[in-house]
Amino acid sequence: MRDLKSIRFLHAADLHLDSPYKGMKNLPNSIFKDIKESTLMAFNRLINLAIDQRVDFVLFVGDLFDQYSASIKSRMVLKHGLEKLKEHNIQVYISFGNHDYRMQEKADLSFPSNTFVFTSQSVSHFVCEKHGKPLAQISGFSYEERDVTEKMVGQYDAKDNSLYHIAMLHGSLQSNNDHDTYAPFLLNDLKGKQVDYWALGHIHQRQIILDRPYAVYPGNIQGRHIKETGKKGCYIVDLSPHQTQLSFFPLQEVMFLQKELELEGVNTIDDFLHALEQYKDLLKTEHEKIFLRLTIQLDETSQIDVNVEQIEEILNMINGPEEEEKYWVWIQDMKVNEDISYNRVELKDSNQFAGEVIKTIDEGKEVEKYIQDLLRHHTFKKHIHWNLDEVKDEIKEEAERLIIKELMKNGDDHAD
Ligand SMILES: [Mn+2]
Repeated sequence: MRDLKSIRFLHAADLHLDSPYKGMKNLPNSIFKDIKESTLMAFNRLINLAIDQRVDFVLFVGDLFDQYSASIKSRMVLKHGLEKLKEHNIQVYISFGNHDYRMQEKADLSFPSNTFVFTSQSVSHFVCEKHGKPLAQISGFSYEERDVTEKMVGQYDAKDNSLYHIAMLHGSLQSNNDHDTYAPFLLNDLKGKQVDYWALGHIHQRQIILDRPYAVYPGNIQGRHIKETGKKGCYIVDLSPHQTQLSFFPLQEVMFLQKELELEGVNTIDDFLHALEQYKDLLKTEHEKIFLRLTIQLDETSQIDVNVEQIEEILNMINGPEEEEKYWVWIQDMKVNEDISYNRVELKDSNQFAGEVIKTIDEGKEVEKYIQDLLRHHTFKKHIHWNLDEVKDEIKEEAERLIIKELMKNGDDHAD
């Protein structure tokens, strides 16, 4: 029987503090500046939260930095935050992940004495004390190379059963094909270990994948692009011998959102603008910065059609005043009446031409090949700063949608 005091800790992962947000450089300065600083603002909020909530310690499970430059500013903000925690006797445990592997050497980081860093790629542990008494074993490892593809779970062993055992693991479920699979594990692997809480990292979407014991991805603390939507933050965990309690706290500075809007009886551009303004007002609050992708569907009673040039003009007009605002709603892109739905699997199997198109798209893996001339063009290079890895899938999806839409409009089997 364990006779332990309860502990409270903060679990965060994938901070990517130095995210460059390269793909957004063509936004107006004020908006871009807010986005570029968002990860650091969210981090400062996290530090204050840890202090307000009087946690015993904080866990950062991998990808503290986005890339190996680890900008000077992000390092300073991190150090300042850690020192603030030290003033409040809060300990910090850090492991590095696939983005910031070997960061300790690369960025020549020095941390205050409250901060413990896992440096080895083999699992090791620290014992965390409270009021001079050992309370928890915290196990973890850091990536020494970018690809850790071996299974790591087997190495997590409880050294002393009278202590809580908290395991930090940056990796993914073996079955997860959406992400690069690092340090893969099965749910059963996690269940089979003497661990009270699996503090996971790597997947940016918040999720609890197991509740006995808890295995939790807190997600990142700030979205990094339009696909990382909604609230982002961390968990405060209360662990006692008999129960585990989790509370999520949002920390994001800028919220990415994708919304669908249906409009009725829109007969003029004036109506359209009015409806859009109204919708924006609805989203606007006193304390949020919202970066939005909007899909608008006009019903049959609407008499207008809004073309691409008009959309651009409308967005310029609607977004313009936001540059001056402290809290803003920025509509990054807007699609009108482009909602075509088709059963992709069925269509692919059919003998229609559209099926051939989908097959070809699925087989052609390298988008780069088709856009390399564009990427090399000096005007393009000057204005567009894509991170190709981030936009690749989107380009493919968009291309497919446009082609299928045209085909459906013209009637697929119509021969002329
Ligand atoms: Mn990450």
